[in-house]
Amino acid sequence: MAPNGDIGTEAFANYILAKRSIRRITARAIWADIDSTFGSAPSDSSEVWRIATTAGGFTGSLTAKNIDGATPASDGIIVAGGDLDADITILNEVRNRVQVSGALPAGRTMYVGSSLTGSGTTMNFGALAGTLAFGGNIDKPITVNGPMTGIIAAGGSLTQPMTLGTASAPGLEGLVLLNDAAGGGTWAADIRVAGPASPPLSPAPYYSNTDYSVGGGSVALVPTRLHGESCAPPRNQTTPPVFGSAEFCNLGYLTRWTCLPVPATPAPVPYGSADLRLTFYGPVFAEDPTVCPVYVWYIDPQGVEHNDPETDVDYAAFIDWSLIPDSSGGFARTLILSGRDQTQLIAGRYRVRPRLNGGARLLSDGLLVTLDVPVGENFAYDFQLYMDCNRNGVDDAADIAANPTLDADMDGRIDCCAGPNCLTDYTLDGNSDQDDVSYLTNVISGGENPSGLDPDFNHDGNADQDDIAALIDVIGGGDCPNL
Ligand SMILES: [Ca+2]
Ligand SMILES: [Ca+2]
Ligand SMILES: [Ca+2]
Ligand SMILES: [Ca+2]
Repeated sequence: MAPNGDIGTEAFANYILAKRSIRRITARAIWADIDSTFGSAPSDSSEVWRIATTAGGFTGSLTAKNIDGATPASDGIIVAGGDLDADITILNEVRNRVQVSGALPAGRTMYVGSSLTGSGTTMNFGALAGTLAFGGNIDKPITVNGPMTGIIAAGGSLTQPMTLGTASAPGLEGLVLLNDAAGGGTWAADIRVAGPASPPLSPAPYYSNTDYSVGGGSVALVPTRLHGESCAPPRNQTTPPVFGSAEFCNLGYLTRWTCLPVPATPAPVPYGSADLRLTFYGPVFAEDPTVCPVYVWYIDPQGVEHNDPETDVDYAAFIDWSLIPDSSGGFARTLILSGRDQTQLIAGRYRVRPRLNGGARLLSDGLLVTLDVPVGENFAYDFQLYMDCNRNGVDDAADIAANPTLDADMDGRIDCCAGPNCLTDYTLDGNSDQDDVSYLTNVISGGENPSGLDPDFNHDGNADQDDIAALIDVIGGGDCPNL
């Protein structure tokens, strides 16, 4: 079928239906729903040889068992001068090239049940904002000569190179998902994000190129992992990022300024609120939307991680969390953690770990199959808090060093922060610290209370999670609860 003009119009799309194969359709532009499997069980002969436009787009849909023309130089899906504004379902293989001068627009999907085969077969788009998915491998080269803001997914492996973007503009704004059927697929060919001369992402699959440097998007091999370089702050287990407890818990600069005179040195540095942004290579979601999908464990001064879910305190219970969707497909790749202003956290080092077991796991999202796949590693992301009970953005130890009168009783805490006395030393060892939080947590969950202190720390008549939060807050530098 080769009319001189268009097939269909924007207002009137045609149906072109065949029980077996459709050989060649070429027109200036096409508005049509084309189906070569109509009314029949798709056999290998339900194939399409060529769908081509010469000066416009193809708008509509196409369904076939295979794209399989006899003339590799000219058969395939060729859209010259427009977009492939169509939903394409190829049940088995594409055996000829796909050449689209424009885009696969957002909201459109091209699905290939198996993969690409055939001598010289390639896929080439001007831009890609929709979804291009393969049930199997990606076995032929794919090029997007502009921004790739959509999704390219392979149920299996990437075995041939993928080239996105241009030399002047990195093109990986969306997601490339490999092994997206959660089998044994691998990332076995180069992915370049700034045209054919750019260096490939490396080392695959857990490359160090940041999201920012590739265009904002990501390549993920399922099961996905934490992308340490793209976290904010970047992951650094040797020298973890440091925040003031008031800053991290969003308590606000100088809200307790009446507590002490302005020190000349060190000069206070105004601060905003701080959070941690843990970014993953691929999309993730919380299995139970009501439970934080990570743990936050305390690391003691000896470096021991207190991480027993039965007996240790999971500080995630006192931290706010959310997963933020990114631009492609509404999937989330970033988990935000920040302190909660009711619970000023205790100074010290903390470690974020994923929940990999139980019913509140951190799972991979965007899979081509329905499976629960937790993230692929028990990653660690550490951060450190210093005590800033007077909320001036300066470590209280530095405040005291600059002005020793702030700590007349020399217990290491600025005196005016302590407020009315309340008994925080549940272990009766002379210090108020995480051990006391662990002790109270154990008592409230039914454990022994040899020290005999009242577990109803906030004196509201119940011994519960609120008492643990209040104890953390006081040890962290907050006020004692009203007595
Ligand atoms: Ca301070
Ligand atoms: Ca003191
Ligand atoms: Ca104690
Ligand atoms: Ca209570």
